Amino acid sequence: MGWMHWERYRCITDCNKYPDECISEKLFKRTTDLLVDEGYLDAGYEYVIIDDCWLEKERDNVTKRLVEDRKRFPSGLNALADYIHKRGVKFGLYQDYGTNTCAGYPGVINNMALDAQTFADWDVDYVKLDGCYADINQMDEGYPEFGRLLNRTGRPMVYSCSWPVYQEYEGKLPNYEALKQHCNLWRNWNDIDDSFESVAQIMDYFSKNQDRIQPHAGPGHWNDPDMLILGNYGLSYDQSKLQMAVWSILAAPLIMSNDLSAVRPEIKEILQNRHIIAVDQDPLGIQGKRILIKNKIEVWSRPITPVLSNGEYSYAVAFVSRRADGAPYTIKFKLADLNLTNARGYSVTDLYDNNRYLGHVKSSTVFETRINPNGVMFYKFTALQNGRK
Ligand code: A2G
Repeated sequence: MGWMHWERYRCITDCNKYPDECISEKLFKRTTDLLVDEGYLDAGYEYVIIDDCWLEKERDNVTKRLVEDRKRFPSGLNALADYIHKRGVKFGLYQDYGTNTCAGYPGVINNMALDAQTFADWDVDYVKLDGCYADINQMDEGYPEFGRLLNRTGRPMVYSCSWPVYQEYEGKLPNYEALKQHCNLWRNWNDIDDSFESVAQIMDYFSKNQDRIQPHAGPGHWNDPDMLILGNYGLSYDQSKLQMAVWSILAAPLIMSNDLSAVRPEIKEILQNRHIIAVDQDPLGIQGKRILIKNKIEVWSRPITPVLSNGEYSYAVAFVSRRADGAPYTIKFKLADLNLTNARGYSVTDLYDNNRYLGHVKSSTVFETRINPNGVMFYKFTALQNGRK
């Protein structure tokens, strides 16, 4: 969990015109302070990650090392890493496997050992390795190689790979077993933009391809549907709840991209909802799926703890409305149809209502819910051992 600049701040490099938004040490210091002071770190968001556009256009002439933009990072990345670490936050940095980053800055391909060492020297804790300007056929070797070089530095760094999405784009099926072995998380699909359409098409990709990608997620190796865009311009309150719920069903890395000084209180409450974060971070690490669609209501379900001694799971279940026809929509489901078949039933709580207890249900129960347009209702069904609540 953490924060990354790309979706909200893109490649703003003009600090004269946009002093508060340009990709600069000032932005990352301010964000680190807000992450801590506004309670996000306590809620679990622990990485501040610099995305593209932090580099000089050329490597150092003599050492060939990467150089941070001298105007925008005048104190250097070591000093920035220190600042971030002193506040108890971890430090992430972007690079690209190819000749150039997507925005045209130098990539690692011909200097992989040197760059891995430079990242370690800068006290980096998290590396995002993008895949622009690269040969997708070299990636199956190259991404594992860069991972080995990172490991060889002796500094533990989370390794985020954009390897599969570039292969998908060119019609090559990614090798998910290799991803699982070599990367801690990986980007499967499109970059997220600031709109509900963008959130929805990512959800559609993840559900349509779930049988292929879901089995490969687990502790230490995750599918990544891209950043949380809550707190920006594009999502309504209900759509914000929806993204947070679906991302936690997907066991997604929760990486916000927003202006933390501008997040409205009701949106901050969603981002810091500890019941939903607990679903996302559930120790079983099983990614959920979209299990049913009825009348444009999608049911997304994820097995979570507690697990009974006979192996029955508890579940987080999100009822996601893809309807836009005005009034909240009432719908009923027999719980057996949602694979909620534990003999003794479940206790149901409402995750967006402070985990309020709603009652005891069984597989024969007809469960009724009412969902706002483009909204979500999100429940936890805790499996019961003995039929009492
Ligand atoms: O480059 C790519 O589009 C990245 N996408 C995006 O997340 C961002 O880093 C951007 C910066 O130029 C992937 O990594 C799939």
